[in-house]
Parts: sequence; C-alpha cells; structure tokens
Amino acid sequence: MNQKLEAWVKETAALCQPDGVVWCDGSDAEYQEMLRLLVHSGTAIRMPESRRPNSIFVRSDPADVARVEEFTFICSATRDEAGPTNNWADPDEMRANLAGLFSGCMKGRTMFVIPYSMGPIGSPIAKIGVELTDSPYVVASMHVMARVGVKVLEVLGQGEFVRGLHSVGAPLADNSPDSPWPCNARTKYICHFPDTREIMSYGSGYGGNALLGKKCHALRIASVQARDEGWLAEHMLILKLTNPEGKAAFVAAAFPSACGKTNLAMLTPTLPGWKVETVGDDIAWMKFGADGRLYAINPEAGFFGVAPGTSLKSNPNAMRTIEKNAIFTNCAMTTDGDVWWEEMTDAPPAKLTDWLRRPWSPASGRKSSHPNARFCVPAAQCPVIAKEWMDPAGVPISAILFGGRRATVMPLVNEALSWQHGTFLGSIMSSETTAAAAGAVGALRFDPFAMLPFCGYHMGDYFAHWLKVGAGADAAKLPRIFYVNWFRKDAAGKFLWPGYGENSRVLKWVFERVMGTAQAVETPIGRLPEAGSLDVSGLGVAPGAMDELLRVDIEGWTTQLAAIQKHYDKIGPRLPQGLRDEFKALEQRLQGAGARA
Ligand code: SAT
Ligand code: MN
Repeated sequence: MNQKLEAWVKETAALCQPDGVVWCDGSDAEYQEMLRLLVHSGTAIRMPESRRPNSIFVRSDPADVARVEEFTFICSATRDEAGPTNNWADPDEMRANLAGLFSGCMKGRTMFVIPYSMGPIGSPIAKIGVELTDSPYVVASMHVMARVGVKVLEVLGQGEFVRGLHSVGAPLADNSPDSPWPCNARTKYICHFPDTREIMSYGSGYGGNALLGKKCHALRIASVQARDEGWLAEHMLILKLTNPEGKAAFVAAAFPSACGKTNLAMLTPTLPGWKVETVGDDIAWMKFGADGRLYAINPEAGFFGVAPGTSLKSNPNAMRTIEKNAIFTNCAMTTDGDVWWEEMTDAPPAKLTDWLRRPWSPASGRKSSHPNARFCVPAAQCPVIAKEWMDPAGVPISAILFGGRRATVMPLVNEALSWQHGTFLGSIMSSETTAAAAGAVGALRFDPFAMLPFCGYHMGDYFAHWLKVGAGADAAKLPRIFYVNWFRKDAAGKFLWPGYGENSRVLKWVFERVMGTAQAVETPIGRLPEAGSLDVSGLGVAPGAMDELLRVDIEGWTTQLAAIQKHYDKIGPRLPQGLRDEFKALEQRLQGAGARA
C-alpha cells in the first residue's frame, strides 16, 4: 500500500466525516454495485435490457448541468503564474476556505477511493491519480472514462500520484432523505493546485467538474507537467485517416467543447475508399519519440460525448457505441424507458418525458434534452476504434487541426506557413460559446488552442511552450498545422458547408498536403487549396458557396486585427516575441493585399 495515499485517505476521512470508506477495486461487480446504489437512491433508472443492456439513465439537478468556469480556480503560488485567462486564488486562502467547506461534507455518505490511470496502465506516458469522492455516479463514470482499481495501485507502488478530492457538497442529516441528484446549488469550487499536483472539487457532480481524471487532471494539471517536462497535454481528438491505397496518417484536432470533436473522430467519410478510425475524442498527450516525431496517446478510456445532435445521420458510429454499457445524463426518456434527444430522429417519439421529468411534445416550446446532455461509454465499444488506440507508444501525428464555430471570416481550411505561424493561428482561435459551460451560448470569444478553460498556467507561457516545442524539433518531422471552420454561414444565416461526413474532403486535402501531393496557394492568411485541389466531386454545394467557403476575407481579417490585438494585450508581457512577429507579418500581408485590391 502506498503510504502517502493511506495517510491522505485517513486524513481526508477525518475531515469529511463519511459514514464509511470504500476502496474501489475496478471490478465489474463494483460497477454493478454502483448502478444498484444509483437506482436505489433515485439518481438513476435502469434501462430495459432488451434495448440498452447494462445501461442507466440519469437526470441531474437543473443547477448542475455543465462545467462552471466562473468557479474554476488555478491556485498557483502567484496570480501571475495562473495568468490573465484563469481565475486565481491564493493557495493558502483557498485551502482554508475549502477546509471549511469539506469539513463534515460527506456525513451520511460513503467516501470512495478511486485509483485511476490516465493512459494504458503501465505505459510510460500514462499518469496515475487517485480521486476521493462521495458520489457513486462519479465512481461508475470513472470506471468508464479511466482505468481504475487494484491494477493501478500495483503499478503505483510507493510512487507519486495526483490527488483529487471531490464532494457533491451535500451532507445528510440523520433521517433526512437523499435527493435524486445531490449537489450544492449555491456553492461550487473546482480548484487546482498545480505546484502540488492537487485537485479539490466541491458542490458539483457533473462531468468535467466531478470526473477529476478528465479536464482537471488530464488537462489542467497535466498541462503544467507537460510544460515542466517538455511535452504537450492538449484538448484534442486523435483520428487515423487511411486513403484508398491503404496508406494511413494520424491527425489531432483541437476544437472547443461541443464543437464536434466526437463527430470528427468517428466520421464516416463520404469519399469512396477513405477511412476514419478513432484513437480519442477529447484529450491528447503528445511526446517526441526516438525518431523525432510527435506521438500522441489518448489518456482516456471512454467517451463523454454531447448527446443532442447525435444521430444515425450525423454520427452512426457514436450511435452504435452507445447501444450498451452506457450512462446517459439529462436526455429525454421514451415511454419504453429508452433515451431520445433533439435530432436523434426526424420526428420525436410520442409522449416523451423531458430531462426535467415533465411531459414533453414538440408543442412544449422547449428542448426535451438539456443541450449539454451527455452519453458516457467505453471507447472500446466504438465500431471504428483504431487498433492502435491503446498502443503505449502512441501514434505519430502528421497534422494538427485547429478550429471553432465561426459564422464569418474563417475559411473552410487554411494551412499554416510554419510551426510558428500555426502556433499563432492556435493562439487566435475563437469560437461561439456552447452549452458545455454554464453561461451565455453563441457569444464569440477567443479560445486559444481550445484550452481557455483548461490551461493550468499562464496562457502566454503556454504559447511560449508551443514555440519552444517546435524550435527544439526537426521541422521536417513536425506535424503540419491547419485551421478549419465547418461553421461559416451565408448572408441568410445558413451553413455553407454540409459538414459531418463531407468533412472527409478537407481531411483528404490535409492528408495530401502532408504527403506532398495536393497543391496550395499562398495567401496573406496562409495556404489555401488551389482551385481543383479540394475534392468536391459529387458534392451538392453551389459553386458560389465553395467560393465563399474558400474566400480570403481581407476586410474581415483586417477588422479582426484590432480584436486580436486586444486579446494579445490581455495576455500581456508574457506574450512571446514569436507571436508578436507573426501578428506584425500578418498585418503587413493584409495591408499589401488591401493595397493591391
Ligand atoms: O464536462 S466536460 O468538461 O467533461 C465536457 C467538456 O466541456 O468538454
Ligand atoms: Mn472537451
């Protein structure tokens, strides 16, 4: 037994005062026991075995439906280390505050000890953490999303681990019944102590707030470790792309939450002979291999995907992945106990119960599922999971895509001129906000590298780290960087690009650029497909629409410069010189193009 772990568990139990402590072994019997607890406490409903074997259906408290960025803190020694894009709190003050909140917070509940591995157990890239939680929903979800249990403790030995303490913040008094979704509707804190590799999360039971291996560990804490150790912890899907001749390349792609990472990772190409297989849908840890190439692993073992919009049309592979062993949260329920959500089928089934437990029909005038409703399923069930997905050495990355939801300005695809220019494009990523985080939806914000909510340190230093990683590598072996945008709209507000399986056309161009067979034209913003080099054969998109999708909007970009400048001003003096140079160079190229026009 790891002595530090034992001492910490004892100490935490004394603070939180649970009725008992259970060490999780990671067995299927334990998973079943969690499902039983969830059903008996009224949190979950078991789904009919004939429809969704071994699956449950859960509805959360309406006050606990998404990540709470406002209450997410990076408690580094100084405010400057957390940087201008994070909420900072003094670590000592926050510890004192949290000690008060955690004191007695597990009364009437069980404290579970979950040893977990992010990455295949024993892989040199994997990292171990332990989450202490009073939520059986978290235990069940962690079984799916990570590798958990005794196997992890064996590998851990007396080694170091990330400490994650989680409580729903809802102690139970004697004789008081539990609520179906315990949480603290008023007080939530998701706190990270990067210097000591600790996480403390209070008051929420939902998603990235509570499954601490995911965003808190694999991104916020890991990004700091990656900076210190010279690798990259990124908010990226990983896919394997194979051409009709059987040649394969691996692509990583960063998009903000709820912008289609899962759909792209499992895409069914419309182009004949092309194949996409999934390595991961949310997080990539990337390190250089002995051959000088960048290798990526998916540290997770499951998918925690956005349900609404997922259908046999938009993502048939996800639909097949969720046929069994699934945990559904905040979807609508059908009369026979199955799930439904917006766009799953053309017409909704009759007599739905919505996520708020109310009768629902299209006439209700509201959505049946919460827009951040989720499915949680083992990745191994995905029918297009790549055979390399658990390779401890990772997969060599040939291209990195950045993107977001942008109705205007950003073209369909744009290849960076260099690693430094690609880093620049990542640093100015912007996207319309989604329901994955609490707050307004559809507001345009800068979300550099899709890491705005997930970077555990100063964003300027993070940019510098990206430049350093590139500068230290063999440029010829670095992945090429591309900026994509599936979401450009016409004047009437309609999407210009059909998206989904048709995105394989863009992937094909990326693949052929990497292989050196597709032509590009150099423009002031980067390299765009030369006329005819993007395969639009059989695509029912009007020629005018293609022109608009690939138009370099000099005016729009020029207007954008002021916003980028403001965004950079906010990053402050730690913004690396290389990016200031890229900004100037872009400004000059745009001026030149404007003068010629
Ligand atoms: O709730 S999560 O943070 O796990 C999902 C997301 O926002 O990407
Ligand atoms: Mn995500």
